[in-house]
Amino acid sequence: MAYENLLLTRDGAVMTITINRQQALNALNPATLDELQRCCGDIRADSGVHAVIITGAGEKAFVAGADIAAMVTMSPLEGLSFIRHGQSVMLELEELPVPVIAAVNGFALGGGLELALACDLVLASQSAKFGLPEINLGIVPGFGGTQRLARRIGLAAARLMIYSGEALGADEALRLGLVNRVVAAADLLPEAQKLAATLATKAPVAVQQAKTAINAGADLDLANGCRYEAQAFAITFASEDRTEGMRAFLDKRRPTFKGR
Ligand code: CO8
Repeated sequence: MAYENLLLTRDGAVMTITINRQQALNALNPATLDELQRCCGDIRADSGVHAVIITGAGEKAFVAGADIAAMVTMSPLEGLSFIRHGQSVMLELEELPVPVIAAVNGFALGGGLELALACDLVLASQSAKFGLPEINLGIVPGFGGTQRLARRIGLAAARLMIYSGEALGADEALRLGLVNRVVAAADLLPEAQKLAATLATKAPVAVQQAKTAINAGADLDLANGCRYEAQAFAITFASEDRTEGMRAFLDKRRPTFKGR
């Protein structure tokens, strides 16, 4: 089925998802969340996709939040169902078996920042702005922001952003560890594509296991995290790619990974 609010492009093993609702600064309405969820299912089912980039259409916004026009008339129960929907989409994205890079090309506010927080890596253009302005609408972040932001940048910085609703520029976001790298606007997509293409050459089973171990470990104590890591390691050790990677090193050649 075609997508109305997403543009998908494929370059080898890299899938780029562009959220395309420029008239609303790419705000996430229920239909866009549905499409993102369907897209996650499609990526999961396609073993040829080894890295994903998410960005926003146009020069102004990555995603300016959940769609306020769609939310304004919601009843409390409809609001709760919208939140659950958004949270499940963020979780699905976070749990994709491949690395996901947010290429933040402008405003990443509210649900837009929460979307970026569900990605593995964040590249930002110099003009990007990051914020959770929900407090100014009389609500709190609902797509995981109160949880993921504190885990990413610490409680003190997360409290300030959430209570004040103030947005940060790209350099401040970099300093806080919210962003991995800041680049000129014109370089954002090329840099994201270059990084995604590099990650896509790595052994897929190892990347997937590294991702699940890091994500699981964020919520575990150190001893249990290390136990989880041992399981992840055992899975990679049982893969054909492990034999290929080690053989290739000893043979002084590039490995050819097959994702098995
Ligand atoms: N939802 C819907 N429409 C939006 C949104 C949005 N989040 N953001 C911008 N738009 C629309 C504007 O209404 C405007 O439409 P129109 O041209 O028809 O008037 C168009 O996009 C352009 O926006 P502006 O004219 O406002 O552009 P500016 O350059 O003046 O300002 C800003 C850009 C600063 C980004 C400004 O648009 C803004 O503040 N947007 C809202 C940001 C925001 O508050 N985001 C958080 C939303 S709440 C949220 O994400 C909670 C998530 C989970 C909760 C679920 C609860 C049920």
